[in-house]
Amino acid sequence: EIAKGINGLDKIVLRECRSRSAEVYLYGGHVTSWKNENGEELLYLSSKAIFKPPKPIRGGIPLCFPQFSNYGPVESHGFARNRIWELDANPPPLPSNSSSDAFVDLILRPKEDDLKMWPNNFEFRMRVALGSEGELTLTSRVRNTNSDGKPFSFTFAYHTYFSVSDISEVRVEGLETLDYLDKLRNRERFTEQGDAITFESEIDRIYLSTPTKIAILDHDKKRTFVVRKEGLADAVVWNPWDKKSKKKISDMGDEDYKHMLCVEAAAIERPITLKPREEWKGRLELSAVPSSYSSGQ
Ligand code: TA6
Repeated sequence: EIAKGINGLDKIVLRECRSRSAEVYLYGGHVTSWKNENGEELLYLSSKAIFKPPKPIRGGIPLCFPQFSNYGPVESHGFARNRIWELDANPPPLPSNSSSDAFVDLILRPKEDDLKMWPNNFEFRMRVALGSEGELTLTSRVRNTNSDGKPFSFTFAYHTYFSVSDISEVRVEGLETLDYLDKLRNRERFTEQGDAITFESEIDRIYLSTPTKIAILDHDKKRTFVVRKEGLADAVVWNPWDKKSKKKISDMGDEDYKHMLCVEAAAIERPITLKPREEWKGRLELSAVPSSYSSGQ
């Protein structure tokens, strides 16, 4: 089941019929690949990605936990994305997956160093499933296993990097008229005015209380990504554009910003709080459909 990936890191390859596949690294519990029936890659993964702990992998689906960004005491975007996860030998039954799905169950528990930074015991279980229609589902369950009766709070994001053919021809639908926090302007709160979101410069926004469905229309590819989410109120939209990627992001090619877009199902504005033994579930389902079939859905 486990194969060797880049730099000898362990990865799990999920295969569905007709060339569909997905790859998950134990390092970070990180999905690095999701391919459709034509073998086309649907996620952006930087060709300069460094597959070497503790540097998180640039692209795919990094998990931001227990903290999104640098708003708190933990390292930026938390530590789940640069820890080695394990296969979960006792996964909870998840009835939503049909028996035809290919899936893997992973688990992360804190180590001593993690507890120094964030003094909370937890079990983070994640199932990655590739469905019979090619949809990719990530179901996360975080449980508070503190024995001292202490609750804890965390923020979270599935920091998904979609592959797009030309960012200037991409539209995001489903976030119109919503409030957002603009990370480029001190996290000030604004209200989205326009129709769909289009891209002509750097963007880094946290849209608040978003609908459960968001669509990313890739005009050139005639493809629509449909993002469905549960338990995740917010949605981050990020593209670093040319200057930031050149100057600040050394593990990304200079022109790569044209071919990627992050749309991240997240829980940021209102952190999730769990009492001991309580569990939170956050689900992300991604599908990629030809644009002609997606209008009006
Ligand atoms: O989700 C958007 C964001 O928080 C941006 O502000 C940007 O810095 C990005 O994530 C990438 O962060 P990273 O730590 O992976 O370089």
